[in-house]
Amino acid sequence: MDEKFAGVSEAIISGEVDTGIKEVEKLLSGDVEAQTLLHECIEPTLDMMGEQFSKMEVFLPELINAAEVVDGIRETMAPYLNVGDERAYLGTVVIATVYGDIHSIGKNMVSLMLQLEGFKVHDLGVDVNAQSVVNQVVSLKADLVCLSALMLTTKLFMSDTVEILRKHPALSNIKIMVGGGAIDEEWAAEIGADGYASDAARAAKVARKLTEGIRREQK
Ligand code: B12
Repeated sequence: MDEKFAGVSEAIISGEVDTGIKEVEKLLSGDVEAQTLLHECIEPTLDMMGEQFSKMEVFLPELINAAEVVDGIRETMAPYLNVGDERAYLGTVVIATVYGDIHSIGKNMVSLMLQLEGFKVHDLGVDVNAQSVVNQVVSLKADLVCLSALMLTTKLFMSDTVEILRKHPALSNIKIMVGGGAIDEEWAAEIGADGYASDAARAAKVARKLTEGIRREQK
């Protein structure tokens, strides 16, 4: 990781929200782009913490604090995403972590990347039941639904959500993309999703592809 990202990375690891925000503001008001910060600092730091968690080198409270820092950083990044933004509107997205699952970090990163790409993103949060997803997708006239699941147990709720979306008479054109630590391409195909991506950067590319040809009318 580049030395200039050390401050942000350390703030995430040590759970210091204020320091994280200050370091991010410093970088973004300089010559660092939000996307670069995401890929070259935030993602690798969280991946490293995930690995350490598996080896019991870090524990749940540290991860919860890290997630809070990343949330603070996300809010700080938001205004920078619109500066000089001349990209076309690519479509409306509804994103959620499925019922029973409270993991938000990966979903939030995907949400951020989709916004950077040019999508209007409505984030329903975590632990969202299938019917709430469907209701929001219908009322927002979304083009794409993104579902995240991090646990083997919650994969099944993802499958339920896709099934209910597919059965809804008003949603015959809806595209569905899935992802998260518990999900792979095979599972995505099995439950009838249109797309899968293993990380946030790929998610933005897949989303663009899935929504090609839709009417780009701001909703
Ligand atoms: C951080 C974390 C937590 C935090 C979450 C904080 C938060 N606000 O999100 C806390 C501490 C709360 C937590 C709680 C729990 N956790 Co946890 N947690 C993790 C951990 C270490 C990292 C997850 C993470 O954020 N990774 C970093 C992000 C960036 O990666 P990601 O989520 O995979 O997302 C990327 C891609 O998957 C993809 N992606 C994600 N979503 C989507 C969506 C779409 C549409 C697309 C296209 C792509 C995509 O893009 C992202 C960016 O590149 C993982 C282990 C791991 N290494 O993954 C365990 C893990 C997921 N947790 C686990 C468990 C068991 C739990 C608990 C049950 C623990 C407990 N005993 O209480 C609870 C669950 C409670 C619940 N009901 O959900 C297990 C799940 C086991 C399994 N396979 O079923 C794991 C795998 C740990 C382990 N090795 O056992 N956890």
